[in-house]
Amino acid sequence: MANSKYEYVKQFESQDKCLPNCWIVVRIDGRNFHKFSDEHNFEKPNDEGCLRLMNSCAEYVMTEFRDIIIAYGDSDEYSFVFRRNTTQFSRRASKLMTNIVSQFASCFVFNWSKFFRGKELKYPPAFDCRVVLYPTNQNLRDYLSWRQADCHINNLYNTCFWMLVQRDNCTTKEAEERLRGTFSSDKNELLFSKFDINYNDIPPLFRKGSVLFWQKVEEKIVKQCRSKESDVVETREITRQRNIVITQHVDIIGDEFWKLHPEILGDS
Ligand code: DGT
Ligand code: MG
Ligand code: MG
Repeated sequence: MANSKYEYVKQFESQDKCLPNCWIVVRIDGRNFHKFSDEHNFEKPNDEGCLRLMNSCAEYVMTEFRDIIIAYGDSDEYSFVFRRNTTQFSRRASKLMTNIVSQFASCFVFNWSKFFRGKELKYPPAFDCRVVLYPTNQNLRDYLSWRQADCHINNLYNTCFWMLVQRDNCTTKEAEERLRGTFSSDKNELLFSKFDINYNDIPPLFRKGSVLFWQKVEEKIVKQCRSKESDVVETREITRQRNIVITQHVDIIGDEFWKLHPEILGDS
């Protein structure tokens, strides 16, 4: 087809290819989830239904974009890591970003009723999204450690805060003042001495967030085969390998996880 005289406008589009060889991290975050969690009466500090809904969306995103090798999420955010040499969307940042965030958001709405039976979704939620590139494995591990450390800091603070409000009848202002300037050890001590809570007994979903990655599993399938020589139909059991997404709530700051799963950062 002949070019139209208007086609020159394409030159105005900017190139946004991600640098080669870098890890591509796509992070989504709920827009104004402070209000969203209030409007939907989320449990404080953690609403298990919402976290499980977020995890189901992340799992769906991973199965749609199979070059995502690991994802990490907590609160209203999720980070998706594309393998270093992905050619998905020719590595165009805007394509990667918009596809991931829109897929996640539509999934959130689509799956809402499965996780909140009988609770109405009051308005359509939105998520922001950014792309960040990391050139080295250490940079990527530090990025993921940063997000998990953030989950820990927020969860410890929020657990103390809501205990003071819900069980000690503090106002939110008083709880804030009580916690100002305290260290982790002070907060652990407060939970233990005042509320008889051992922080380590709080579910790992809340303390550690969620890590999603691929794992090979063997599955047995039963197949009906007709032999060439005769018309006899035989039933055979065949073993085949399949990749599935695994969800864990484990530490990814230390070395143990990475030693257990060298294929994630390895030659992928
Ligand atoms: P943003 O991201 O700048 O648009 O603003 P927010 O309000 O989304 O702020 P952000 O992302 O820094 O913090 C997440 C907010 O969502 C925070 O106020 C706590 C709330 N939130 C997330 N998950 C839960 C939950 O499971 N339960 C409750 N009660 N609140 C939650
Ligand atoms: Mg947010
Ligand atoms: Mg957030």
